[in-house]
Amino acid sequence: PLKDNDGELALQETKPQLQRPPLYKVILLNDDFTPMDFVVEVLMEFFNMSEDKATQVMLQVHTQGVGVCGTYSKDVAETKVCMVNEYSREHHHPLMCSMEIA
Ligand code: NFA
Repeated sequence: PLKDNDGELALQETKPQLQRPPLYKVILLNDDFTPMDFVVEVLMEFFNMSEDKATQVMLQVHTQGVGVCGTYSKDVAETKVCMVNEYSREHHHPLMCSMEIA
């Protein structure tokens, strides 16, 4: 903000900053039981990844413990987390999907 000659904030000269909505990373967590093929299938179906990309992300999660599936608005991230966790439970796998501020 610019100061004018008596030190007051020159409010009329400050551009209004349009706030960008916060983004969220959707993440997958490793576990010892979910089959690798199932994780690859989830990444392809819910995050529109190619088989090669999905395999890379699955191996990142498997070796590092966590990996990023994508970055989304809060609403979209929440929906993806719920859909993936419901799908995993339906298939009796413990795979965990979560989200964090980007
Ligand atoms: N660690 C799992 C296994 O060895 C594979 C896995 C990868 C699970 C990524 C969860 C996420 N079968």
